Amino acid sequence: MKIFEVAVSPFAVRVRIAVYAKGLNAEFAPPPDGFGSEAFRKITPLGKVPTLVCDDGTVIAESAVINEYLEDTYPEPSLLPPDCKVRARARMVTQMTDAYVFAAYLPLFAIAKAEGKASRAVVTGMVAVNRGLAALERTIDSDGYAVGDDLTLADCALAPALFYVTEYSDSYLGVGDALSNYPKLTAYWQTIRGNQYVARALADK
Ligand SMILES: N[C@@H](CCC(=O)N[C@@H](CS)C(=O)NCC(=O)O)C(=O)O
Repeated sequence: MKIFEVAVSPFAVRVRIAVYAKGLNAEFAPPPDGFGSEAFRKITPLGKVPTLVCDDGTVIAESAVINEYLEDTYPEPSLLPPDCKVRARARMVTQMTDAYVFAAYLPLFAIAKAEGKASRAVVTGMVAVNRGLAALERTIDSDGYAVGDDLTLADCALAPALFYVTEYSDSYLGVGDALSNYPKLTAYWQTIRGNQYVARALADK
């Protein structure tokens, strides 16, 4: 299978963690003519990375869906816990990361560029990001993994998000340590960044 991606994308890192943890053979390739290009849009509906192209030509877009597909197709080693309620919590973490952290956080880079670091618009935007982070703080476990006692799809989603939030909030947005009010997320990030698959995927960036 072929995965179109660019290494700086947190959504691509999410898929890389799953590929590495499952020990899969995948070819990683940059999108033809860059993401959003006409050539790439011919392959994948939104022209976004990551996009997986299966050996039979089936195209699967959206990182959370790609990871679910990898889990369904290559169930061992599993990245979802056996208990249905814990599985639901793992999916909750992915959904909360996308809908309430990334959706609020990523637009702030363009806003900071236009209006300045720590500008009113950026600070206001961070209120929404903090709502998402506070929800995750309440949701994750305290034992090193987002849910349960092993690496799951929740970690694939949350770890790259926390990389971005810790690495770029001050340098690009001027808002200081975005995790300072979240002791559980801070401790989680310190632990999960040392996980071999997370560390390898982040090192590829
Ligand atoms: N919801 C998508 C988000 C993917 C996404 O936004 N990728 C960005 C790079 S980080 C991209 O391809 N942007 C190019 C564009 O929007 O044209 C996912 O989870 O895969």
